[in-house]
Amino acid sequence: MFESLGNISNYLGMPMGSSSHSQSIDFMIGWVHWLMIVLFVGWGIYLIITVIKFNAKANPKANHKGVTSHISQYAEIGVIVFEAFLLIGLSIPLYSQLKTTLPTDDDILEIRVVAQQFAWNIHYPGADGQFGTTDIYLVDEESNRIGLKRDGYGTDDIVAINQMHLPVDQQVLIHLSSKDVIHSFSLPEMRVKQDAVPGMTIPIYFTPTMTSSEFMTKIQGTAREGKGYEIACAQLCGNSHYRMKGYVTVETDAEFNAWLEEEAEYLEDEDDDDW
Ligand SMILES: [Cu+2]
Repeated sequence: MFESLGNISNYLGMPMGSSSHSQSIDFMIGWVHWLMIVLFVGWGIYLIITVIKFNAKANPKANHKGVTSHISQYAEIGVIVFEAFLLIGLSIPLYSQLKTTLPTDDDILEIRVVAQQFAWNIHYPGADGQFGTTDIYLVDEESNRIGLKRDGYGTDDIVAINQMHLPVDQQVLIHLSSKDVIHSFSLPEMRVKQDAVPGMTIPIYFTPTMTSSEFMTKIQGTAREGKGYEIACAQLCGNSHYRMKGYVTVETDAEFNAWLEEEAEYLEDEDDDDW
């Protein structure tokens, strides 16, 4: 009963959930909607009663006593209890699970995402598993958008523009930052949304649970048909904000590793690259 009441979000036109925490978010949104439905209907009924009961014809003389019943007080207490349930029962535990308990898992996949007007730079640490250092003076909008130092740990790093690959069922930790203004990294299906703030590196973590191909099959016949997972910028960030769009490919472990190898080979082929 409790479960099915919370699942009202299935009928709210939300994008398909495809991360391990998406159901909890939807569940909370479902319960918020129940409160809103109750308030909407309750206030509507109250308004109609007021208009009928207190019209001028029925009340030629002002009544200075006012309402004597306690119904409104009980209703108010009911709303407070419901709101406390939403906040203490659902929101705070979920927030602490998603935002304050950083994962310590050893084989977590770490990625840096550097937002800029108007693209997403996706930085993988490469085979050594360590990110190279970056330097603002190395930034070149043509050849090195994140100012990566191509020595030491940075030799094998992979930097992609607007293309993020993720292995399915593996926890991902993204270090999100911005080069210029505030952007917002949004993966609607994963129920992930986080502002990218210049001067800050903000961690986000989640586990995608559905591969892109499975997703594509499931959205057949819907308005989204033919379009895979996308990264949207959810913060108006300039005149080309609308085209700040990235693509996410969630795939099997083997496919993901093959992609990494392909990118690594491509990097080696780039003869004496000067970045
Ligand atoms: Cu943006």
